[in-house]
Amino acid sequence: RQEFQWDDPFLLDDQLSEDERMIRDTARAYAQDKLQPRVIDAYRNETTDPSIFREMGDLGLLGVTVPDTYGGVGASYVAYGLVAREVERVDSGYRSMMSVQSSLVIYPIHAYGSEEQRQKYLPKLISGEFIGCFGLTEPDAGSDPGGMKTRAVKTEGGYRLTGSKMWISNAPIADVFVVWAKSEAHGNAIRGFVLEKGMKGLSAPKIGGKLSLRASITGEIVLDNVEVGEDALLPNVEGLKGPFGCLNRARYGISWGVLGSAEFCWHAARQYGLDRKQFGRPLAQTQLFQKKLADMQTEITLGLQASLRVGQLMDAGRMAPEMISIVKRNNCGKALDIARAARDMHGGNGISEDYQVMRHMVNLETVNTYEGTHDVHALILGRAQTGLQAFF
Ligand code: TGC
Ligand code: FAD
Repeated sequence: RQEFQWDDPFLLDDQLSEDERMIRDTARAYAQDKLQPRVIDAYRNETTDPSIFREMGDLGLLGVTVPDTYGGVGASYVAYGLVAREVERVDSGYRSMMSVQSSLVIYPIHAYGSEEQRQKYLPKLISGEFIGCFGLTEPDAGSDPGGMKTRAVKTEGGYRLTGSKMWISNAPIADVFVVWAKSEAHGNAIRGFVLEKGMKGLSAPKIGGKLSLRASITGEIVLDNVEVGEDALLPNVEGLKGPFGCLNRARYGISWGVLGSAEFCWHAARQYGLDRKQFGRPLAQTQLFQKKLADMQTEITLGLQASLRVGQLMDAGRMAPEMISIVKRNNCGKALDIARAARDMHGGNGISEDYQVMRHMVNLETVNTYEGTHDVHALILGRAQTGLQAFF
């Protein structure tokens, strides 16, 4: 009889390559040794440590899929997902910092940028010397980014940008801003621009008072007649498929990441149930407790297999965005259910920062919302199977 491994029921490990296991182990050691000890304070005090980017960069954890020409390690999308899972096992905010940098800043500059832009920005973003952010969402354009108001107007030497972006991860500490705007000179098509900290008219005030994702700084981007040269335009993409191409990668990473968070909650609930006695026996010896653990184990195991499959299809060049909607939506929703159940299974202790399950639970509220809400992904999948779009 094959021995059953309760914490890896389908032997995910066996399905990874040697390189993928190595990158996963590097990410796990970093996350547990360097991130875990500072997360409770960072969350409580709502502080983001910018040196985390440098630390991740030093270990090759940023832009892992980018070839080594620009400083990346040219790893697989499966490896990228494994990094997200390990980082989010500690905190969704730390994974957020990493995935914005990798999928939403490094990716578009690599995929849509000129050779000069690649040379100028990628090595410093991959090493973590530069911090990046991605401005798509606006105060009045969230689920419907096509409704954005930010404008780029042609000037003699380039473009003038006006508008504002809302809820932008990393923005207040960013050096590099990938900003999406409707460009008059391109028939009002959405185009990407790479802006730099310190440009006249560009500011990124912090959004305070977040009750979720408190270890990851979030801000606005205010564009008050920011003048940029022609070289700020990302030349190789036009239309919403530009930002969506980036979101595909980030959403895929999130599908792995949230399961790291869910695994933390599951393991914590199991241990708590083994340690805590009520009515003269461990909580883990009750039927209800065991059913909840079985549900957690099942959903996480199925979710990981699904993300692995989508990652392998991405690596094989056979990804359709709807596949990513399935895993982003399912894994976020399931992770949130698991975190809520784990919080409950910890009783009163479940609300304490020391037990950490409530922090994961509250973080997952954001992750279920950003990068396309749970319901928006349902509509993407509904459209794909009926041919009828129900957004408006
Ligand atoms: P639609 O008509 O569907 O498409 C417009 C054009 O885009 C193309 N396209 C895609 N291309 C690549 N990948 C995808 N996933 C794509 N989806 C669409 C499409 O083919 C079309 O191209 P073309 O050439 O024909 O023009 O556009 P729509 O306006 O109807 O879109 C509707 C909807 C709901 C699907 C879309 O707007 C959507 O996904 N909304 C959610 C918005 C969102 O996800 N925002 C995320 C902001 S960034 C963020 O949250 C970062 S948090 C990160 C962190 O901290 O970790
Ligand atoms: P809305 O679009 O107003 O949605 C509100 C509710 O209405 C949701 O439940 C939604 O599902 C529902 N809804 C919307 N449309 C429909 C419809 N057609 N049918 C049925 N229901 C619908 N954005 C960036 O660009 N870059 C970032 O780095 C970034 N980081 C973020 C970090 C944090 C902490 C947060 C909270 C958000 C971040 N976002 C970022 C923004 C995020 O992507 C948006 O919040 C998200 O896309 C939802 O948009 P919205 O908040 O405007 O909600």
